Amino acid sequence: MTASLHDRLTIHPDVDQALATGRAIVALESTLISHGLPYPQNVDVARASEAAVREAGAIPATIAIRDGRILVGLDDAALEELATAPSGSVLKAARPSLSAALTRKGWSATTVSATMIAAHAAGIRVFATGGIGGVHRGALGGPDAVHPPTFDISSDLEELAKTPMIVVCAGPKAILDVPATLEVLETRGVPVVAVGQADLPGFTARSAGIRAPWSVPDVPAAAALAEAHLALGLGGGIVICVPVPADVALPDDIARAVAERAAREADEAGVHGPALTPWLLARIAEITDGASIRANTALIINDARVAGEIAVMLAHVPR
Ligand code: PSU
Ligand code: MN
Repeated sequence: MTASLHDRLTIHPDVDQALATGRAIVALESTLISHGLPYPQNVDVARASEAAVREAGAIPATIAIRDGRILVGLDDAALEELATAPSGSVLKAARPSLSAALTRKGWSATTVSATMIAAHAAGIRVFATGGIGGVHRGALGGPDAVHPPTFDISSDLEELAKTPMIVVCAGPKAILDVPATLEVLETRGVPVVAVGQADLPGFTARSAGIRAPWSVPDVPAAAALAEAHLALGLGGGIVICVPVPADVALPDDIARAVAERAAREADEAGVHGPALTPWLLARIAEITDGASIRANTALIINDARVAGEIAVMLAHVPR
């Protein structure tokens, strides 16, 4: 009845065995399947991400919620069900909506924050997503703001500050106020690390147009830094940012201009709350005639591969 987080976990046998034998595991989130991408790209990317984790030598654990249970590892039928569920029937579960998600029937998808909570409870240390949430444009008001501050700051940032997890992504989503997002992460003590370049990766673009707080030359160096961070026992996560593959990347200036336009349109349309990020991603897909979807899918799979490599490099470290 009043089950604890641990009591709510249903761990897939493959993941359970990997946990028992100390094999590398990578958690994958499910909101990008239900709310971030259209069908069939969503199920294709979910399958391809799992395959990329396996090719790197690790076990994938896609996390979602169904009928009061947190599923850690989905089989293929479950992935398909989640990806094809009627629009609006899947709840977007973050830390603030986790209890609501667990006390209703049917599917909920987990965001970065909820996935981190579940993965940590299961004993998983590495997690791959597309782009983390952050400070939305206009959240803080400011000189260009037409409206008072909205305070729309993703619960992903608070989660990164308190849950120890290596989060591999392609940077904060370009729809955000990226400099403000970096400032919040700095204040909350979360290392943000670019791999292979000085610039912060810009989600669907190679660069966000600002330098990353820290850079490492390659994936082994990222793994070593992440291991050092977790070993300190500070309690928070580390964000490893891998640039989107060059062949599908949107040009930096176009990605930024399109994100600004979509954010303006969302404001005019009065879209806010948890619906905002999915709305912006869908609108950007329209404006770019699908180019953003090609970049988004490729970067998610690439992040999954890199997360798999990091998990394998850290598999020797006792949990
Ligand atoms: N990465 C993507 N697509 C997505 C997301 C990440 O490529 O849709 C999701 C993640 O689940 C992230 C969420 O936690 O977007 C952020 O939502 P919000 O801004 O409402 O916190
Ligand atoms: Mn929000």
